[in-house]
Amino acid sequence: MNKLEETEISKTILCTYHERLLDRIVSDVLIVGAGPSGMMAAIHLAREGVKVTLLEKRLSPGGGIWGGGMGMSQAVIQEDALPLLDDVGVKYELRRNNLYATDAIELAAGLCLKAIQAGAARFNLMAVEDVCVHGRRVTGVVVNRATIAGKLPVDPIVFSAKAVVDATGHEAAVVETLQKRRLLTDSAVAARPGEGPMDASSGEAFVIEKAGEVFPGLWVAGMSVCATLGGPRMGPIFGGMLLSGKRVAELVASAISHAGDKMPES
Ligand code: 48F
Repeated sequence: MNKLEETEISKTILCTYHERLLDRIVSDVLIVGAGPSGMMAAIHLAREGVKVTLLEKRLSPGGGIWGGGMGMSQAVIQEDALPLLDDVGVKYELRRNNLYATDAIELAAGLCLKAIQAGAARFNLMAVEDVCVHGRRVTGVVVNRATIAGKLPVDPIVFSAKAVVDATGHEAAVVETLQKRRLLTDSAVAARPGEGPMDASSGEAFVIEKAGEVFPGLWVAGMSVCATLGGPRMGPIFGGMLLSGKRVAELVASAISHAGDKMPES
């Protein structure tokens, strides 16, 4: 084996990481949160040739998938979402009453791999703490290293994009930054009723139907749809999250292609 120079190992990390970071300071679409909805949205946008970047505050992508229900790493999927599992090559088995079980780790890893292979860039330990607003439109996000955010007096940096997707799950963390400044004017959104009690069927339908733009330039997908618009929670079933991610990808891709020249170049 060739002699390994430790500083060359460090330089390889520094160069590759910072080249990727610099390239993604301006993207077409920023997705905040690498849970099931965010990763599915990233896969579909990247396949359309959209320059899409995922920002995740934890070390690992996957969000709520890893824990399945109560830490048991099985994800339950309903029939409607099976084509999405086939598409990403994740195996599943029919268990009972039209409910399918898949290994949660395989699902999280499979979505992440497909997103990267489709061309999405992904950065971990990135905590989105605010948004940029210009002319009443969200034009980017304000980010700090998750290990620094809220702990040290260190200023954040900014990523910009034509569209930002809040896929932060129950937190709806990006929507929250506008809410606390009373900038949300759409009455359904501004009320911020928060999640309703558990109702799996209604909740799953809600996250798909209501995925969309809640403020110019800001979209919601997955559980942040319920947290923003008051849909019911649904517990450990994941098909709705995947379908919500796909739905928001279609809406965002159409919006940014129609906006054309009015959008900043990435
Ligand atoms: O919570 P999460 O998996 O969101 P989702 O895609 O899926 C929800 C389900 O997992 C589950 C459920 C199914 O019935 O209810 O909860 O809607 O993934 C959200 C991701 O966003 C990250 C967080 O670490 C997680 O990986 N996140 C949250 N806040 C921030 C963030 C932030 N401020 N900056 C960056 N990432």
